[in-house]
Amino acid sequence: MYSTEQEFTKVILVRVDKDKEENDVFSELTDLAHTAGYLSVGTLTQRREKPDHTFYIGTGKVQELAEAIKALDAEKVIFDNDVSPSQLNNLEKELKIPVIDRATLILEIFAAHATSNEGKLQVELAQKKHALPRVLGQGMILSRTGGGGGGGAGARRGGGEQQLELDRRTIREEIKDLERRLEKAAETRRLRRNKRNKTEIKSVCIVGYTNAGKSTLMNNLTKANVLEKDMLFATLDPVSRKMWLAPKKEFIITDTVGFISRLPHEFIEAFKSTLEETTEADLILLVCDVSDADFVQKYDVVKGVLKEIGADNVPVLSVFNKTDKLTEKDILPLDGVCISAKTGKGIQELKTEISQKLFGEKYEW
Ligand SMILES: Nc1nc2c(ncn2[C@@H]2O[C@H](COP(=O)(O)OP(=O)(O)OP(=O)(O)O)[C@@H](O)[C@H]2O)c(=O)[nH]1
Ligand SMILES: [Mg+2]
Repeated sequence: MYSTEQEFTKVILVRVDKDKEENDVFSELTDLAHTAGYLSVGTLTQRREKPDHTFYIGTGKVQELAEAIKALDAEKVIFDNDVSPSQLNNLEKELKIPVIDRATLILEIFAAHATSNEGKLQVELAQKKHALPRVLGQGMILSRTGGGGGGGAGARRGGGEQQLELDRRTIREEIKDLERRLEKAAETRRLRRNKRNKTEIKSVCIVGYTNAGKSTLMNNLTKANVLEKDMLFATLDPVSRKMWLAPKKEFIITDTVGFISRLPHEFIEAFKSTLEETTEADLILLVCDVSDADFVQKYDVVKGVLKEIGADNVPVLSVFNKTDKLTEKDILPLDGVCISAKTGKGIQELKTEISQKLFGEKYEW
């Protein structure tokens, strides 16, 4: 699944649950960690009604974690929960290695995968917004959101109140500047869209949970050559192609950034302009991986994000992908089109459905 040539940083994954969880609770965090260049060498769970005020996990668990770090030679700890800046700080002091949470991990992946100018600006904005409430005056939290595998407990600056306010003000100014630059990019996007509206070219957006097979489908439909990879957030920059079915029957199809559960709000804010495209689409292809045991839950997450960005009134065509990984009898009757973007099964039916939904007629393509 992953390249073995890459140098992985060894990590321990930690998760606190209120109730006992049945499923493999670390599967998504393990994938996220791998994508960011980490190798999980151990996991630790705790059942707690309420997180510990100082360490999030109980002091006994902190000791257990410290021993595991030593025994497994771990270089970093990643929490699946949203741990507060001061708790992370306390943990780092105690464990003497960097401790990050899920949001920061996702930020690292985004930072590593952004390629376009706008994508990079969006990631930088998400990082700054994430960092702002976390500035503790020690330069430590900021270094944590710096992206890339290693990271670390950066040099500590003097922690005076004045310095702290200065740091915060600098970040706030940087946020404003980034927002201004992104607004410019969004304006260009809007102009392009308006031009498209005037010429009545319809637009189709491919959305779905990360790793559902959106780019594979995009490539199958358009030969766009988008990177398909068995990792999370392979696509960050939207890719569009123009499709022609018949005279005056054209549309633009766009492959977008994947969604994920518990996506921190500052990310949605930062990616607003690329997500705006989805809110104005004529049709959304909601791709899901039916071979995934959690696919129903993931489908709901995507629906939830669509609602949050204001795209819930755009017509949706559900596309159930990766049917090649299941046997015929395992595929329950679903309201949508069942396909395999990999083998091409069901693609013709999907094309017919898209044409029908966009133009009310079935064009061959
Ligand atoms: N077996 C099988 N694998 C598939 C199918 N479609 C996609 N995949 C695989 O699933 C993985 C993810 O595919 P992508 O197309 O990159 O997924 P994505 O939704 O674009 O993912 P992100 O851009 O990371 O959000 C790749 O390894 C694909 O080869 C399918 O129909 N069947
Ligand atoms: Mg993709």
